[in-house]
Amino acid sequence: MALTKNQKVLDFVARSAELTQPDKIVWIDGSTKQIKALKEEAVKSGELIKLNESLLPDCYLHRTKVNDVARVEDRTFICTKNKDDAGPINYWMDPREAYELTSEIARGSMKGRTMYVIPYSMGVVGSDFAKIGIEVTDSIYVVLNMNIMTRVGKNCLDALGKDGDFIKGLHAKCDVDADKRYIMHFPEDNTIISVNSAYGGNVLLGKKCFALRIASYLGKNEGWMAEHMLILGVTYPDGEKKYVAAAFPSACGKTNLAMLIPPKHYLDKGYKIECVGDDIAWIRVGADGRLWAVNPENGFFGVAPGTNEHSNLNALESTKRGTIFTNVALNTDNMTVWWEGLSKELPANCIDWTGKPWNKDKFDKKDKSTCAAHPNSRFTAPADNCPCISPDFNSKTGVPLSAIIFGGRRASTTPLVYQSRDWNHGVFIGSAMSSETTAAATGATGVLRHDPMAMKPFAGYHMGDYFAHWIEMGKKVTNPPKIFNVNWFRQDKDGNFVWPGFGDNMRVLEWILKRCGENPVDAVETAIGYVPKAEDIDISELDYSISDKKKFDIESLKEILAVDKEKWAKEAEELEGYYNDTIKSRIPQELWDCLETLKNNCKTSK
Ligand code: SAT
Ligand code: MN
Repeated sequence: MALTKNQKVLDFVARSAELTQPDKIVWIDGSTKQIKALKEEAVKSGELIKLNESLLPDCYLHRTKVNDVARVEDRTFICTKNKDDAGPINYWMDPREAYELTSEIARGSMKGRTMYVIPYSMGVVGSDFAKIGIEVTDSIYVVLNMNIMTRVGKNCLDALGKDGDFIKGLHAKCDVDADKRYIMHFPEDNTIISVNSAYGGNVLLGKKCFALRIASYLGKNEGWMAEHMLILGVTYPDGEKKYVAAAFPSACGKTNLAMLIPPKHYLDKGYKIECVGDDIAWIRVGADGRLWAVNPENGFFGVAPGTNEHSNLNALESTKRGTIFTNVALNTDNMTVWWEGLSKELPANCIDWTGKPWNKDKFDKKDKSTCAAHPNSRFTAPADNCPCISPDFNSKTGVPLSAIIFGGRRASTTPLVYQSRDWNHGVFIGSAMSSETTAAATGATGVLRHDPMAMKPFAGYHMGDYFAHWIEMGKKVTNPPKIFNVNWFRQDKDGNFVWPGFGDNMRVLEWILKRCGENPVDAVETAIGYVPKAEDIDISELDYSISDKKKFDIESLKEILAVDKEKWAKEAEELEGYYNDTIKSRIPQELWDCLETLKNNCKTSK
């Protein structure tokens, strides 16, 4: 039975049903009883595998088709009337053509199936930040994941009232045919259509599709920002709290940084990190002239491989109940899950992510095809499972940002940390981000590509306009956060990571926040911005071996703080090429000016 009198919702559901012709329509009210029944149904049909109830209560494993394991950027389209509005780095399709194409594919595809109507909110229902979406889908997996990742229920419909607008999302699994897979966004119509996939980012429409692509477009028009950023809070020994948002490309450690456990001597002094969000931030200017951020999601869709009690205990703890695992391995000895990096010992009896018995004797960690879990296997875990979830997680006003951090995977050139000279220069640094590709999207991994603000796959409009929006926002914030860039991934000449990363990133965070206070710690002005003096980064009680031969010491730190002007001159030249040949137009003058300054700085001796 329909849960609303909102005619726009009723029309959308009716039109979707007319197109896809399901046997049955079920409205999701988010009640425990309904969700429990759906889990049982999915276990019966084999869509979910129930895991060990005493070790992993209320946890399930799901396997996708092997052709459907990551976001598909080349099949993700921004469908604006004017091609130029989608910009040069989004795939574009004419909206009429896109509606026709996906309607043909989805037509009749739910025959014999059930269509679920999911009313959900991104953000706390009733807050100024929150926006409501309705996703219709023929996948129970999607319903159950959306129920973890977003705030689902009748209260979302009530918040819409009789006449409220919402983001329309239609997901039809169809035959999960990779050749007919399309993830279409119609920012001018507040609409998303996804066909022929059943994997995370392609089908949980509240996440990248709505909370980033559509929301970034809404943000530009309404004067706020939707960013691919984690949000964390640092509590100081005296109780003071400061908040930071950080943008990294997918699978570059956002979840790890967001849930960081500081080194022991910080904990002993009383420092604490709390997680507000691990992937997406919606940011508005507050009445106090600062930027305030919320996490619009309600759960974590984290990368499983590499997660263990040392790398991210908080994430691991978050997956101990009420979690859906996707494409990890099944340990058949005790019906729990396993993935590469979870433990040093390999489980004796495992079914791999494709559903076949795993041969641990053939396992070679460098050869992904021998892995038990897919490199992009995921856990969907409720945020309130997280031991370090921030008490501000459900705050309606969000948290005020002291710093914004950009970062990527860079083997060389980019120092461990540096600070921009001002807001516009910070925007420039974000626009210049590049990172090695990861398994989060289909295609080759480890290839260096431009990924401005980690938004390359997620900005729902022209990247030049997106940069201009950042510049405009800077004019509205009278008390802006300081902007930094970090790189945890610098390698020595033998390819070893020089910086320990993980919990030790606290040492860099501390420096960053010391630069944001009333009496900022000193720094060295370089061609690219402010770099720390090595002695200002706390490396006490740091016991890390870069390799068998070398332990981390202050010299290692100096090495990764160094700015090589020759390399940066090349970087600037390359960036100029990217601006000119790829983005081409609509780049604000402020960024050209910063590029010019960088080029000049690399020529002079400072
Ligand atoms: O697959 S998702 O887009 O949801 C996750 C990611 O790539 O960051
Ligand atoms: Mn992400």
